[in-house]
Amino acid sequence: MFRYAVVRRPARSLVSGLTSSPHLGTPDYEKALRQHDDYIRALEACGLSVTVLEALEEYPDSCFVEDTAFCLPDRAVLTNPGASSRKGEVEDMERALRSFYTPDRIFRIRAPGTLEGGDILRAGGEVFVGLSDRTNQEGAIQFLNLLRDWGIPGQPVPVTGVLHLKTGLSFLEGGRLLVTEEFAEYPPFRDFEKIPVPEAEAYAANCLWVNGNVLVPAGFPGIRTALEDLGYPVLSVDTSEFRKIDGGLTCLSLRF
Ligand code: CIR
Repeated sequence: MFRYAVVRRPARSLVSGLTSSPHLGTPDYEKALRQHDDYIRALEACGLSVTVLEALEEYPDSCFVEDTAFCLPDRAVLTNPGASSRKGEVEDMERALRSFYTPDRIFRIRAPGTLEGGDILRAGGEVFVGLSDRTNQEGAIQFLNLLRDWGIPGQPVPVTGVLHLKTGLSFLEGGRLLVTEEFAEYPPFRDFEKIPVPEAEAYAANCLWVNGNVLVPAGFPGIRTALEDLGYPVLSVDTSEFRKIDGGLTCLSLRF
């Protein structure tokens, strides 16, 4: 169960966020703010106490806080984003996390290692780390070594064709994975029950399980119905403006 979430207000500079999908258009800042409000309300409805950090105009992608840290109830790891325009976000996140952790409980991924939180999938007691364009081997090894010291099993998995590991799959408590075709046959995930995500709804592979509920992006009825049929209470949240710059539900918060 999670108790806390940390989010950051979208900056006006959001319109210049990194994107692989320019054909979706430029995010509408005012609409993004409203969607962000709804997202916060959905997290609160799941019982989380939400800390809302101020926007950082110098970092267009800084509302995607998930990429800057990995948080457990008693310790955190600050990442080193692979995207050079995002590296500076980490310093500000460190200041914010000091409200939750003592300095000796905050760890760091160091260059030449790179790691982004979108590549970290917690699945039950295990952690999978995507090796992507943003997370390199050295970053994954540093992170996996920390996990090993803490007695948490973890392993790297290759990621191709999508931004982050969690772009293509989500873990739902109870041993289930929501997976796109790309990840469905991956041997590391053989022991999980898979809920397939059709190509047409691939964006909804990034859902967010929070304390028994599942946040689902609005506009993906197939996934919504599949989850409801499995008995999950579903909260639909519109993320259309974040999608335009490759963001989804998990990226918008840290949960612990
Ligand atoms: C980026 O390219 O870094 C942002 N535009 C999107 C980050 C999405 N983060 C995530 O999936 N964890």
